[in-house]
Amino acid sequence: MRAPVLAYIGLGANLGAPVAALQNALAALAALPQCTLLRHSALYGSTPVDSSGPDYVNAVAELSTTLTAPALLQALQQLEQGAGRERPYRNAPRTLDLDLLLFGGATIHSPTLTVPHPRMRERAFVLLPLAELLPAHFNAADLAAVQGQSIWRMAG
Ligand code: A4P
Ligand code: MG
Repeated sequence: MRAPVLAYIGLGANLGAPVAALQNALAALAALPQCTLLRHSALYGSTPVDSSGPDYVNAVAELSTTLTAPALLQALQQLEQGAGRERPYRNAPRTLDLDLLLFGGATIHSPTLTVPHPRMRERAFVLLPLAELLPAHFNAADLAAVQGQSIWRMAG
C-alpha cells in the first residue's frame, strides 16, 4: 500500500446549478476509492477570468489519497463527465471543472498532467480558497498579486 498523500483539488462551475454541482462534487470526492476528504474551503463566487458566461462558484478540497497522481486525475475527469462536462473550446463555461492543484510535494510535467497547477498562483479563485486551507503556503505578496480580481466568499 502506498503512503497517503495530501492532494488539493480546485473545483469550479458556472453553468447549470453551480452551487449544487460543487456540493455534489464534494460528496463524490469523499466517496472516491482510496481517498478521504479531510477539509474543504468555503464556496466563493468569482467573475470569469479568461472565460465567459455567468459568474463562477469555486472552492478547494483537501484529500488524503493512496492513488497515484495520474489515477487521481482520471477519477476527477470521470466526475467531470458525470456532471455533464462538455469541452467545446478552451476555457469554455463549464458544469464542473476539477483541477489537481497540489499532490503532496510532487512536481509533475507529463503531457497530461502539470503539478503544481501552472496558473494557480495567478488566480484569486484558486489562491484564496487554497490559502484558507494552507495559510502558511502563501505570503502577503502572493495575496496582493491577485487583489484586483473580483471574488467573494459565499454565505453558508
Ligand atoms: N491537465 C494538466 N495538468 C492538470 C492539472 N493539474 N489538473 C490537463 C487538471 N488537468 C490538468 O483540462 C485540459 C487538460 O489539462 C486535461 O485534459 C488534463 O490532461 P480541461 O479541464 O479539459 O480544460 P480547462 O479546464 O479549460 O483547462 P484548465 O487548464 O483547467 O483551465 P484553467 O486554467 O484551470 O481555467 N474563472 C473563474 N472565475 N473561475 C474558474 O474556475 N476556470 C477557468 C479554467 C477559467 N476561468 C475561470 C475558471
Ligand atoms: Mg480543468
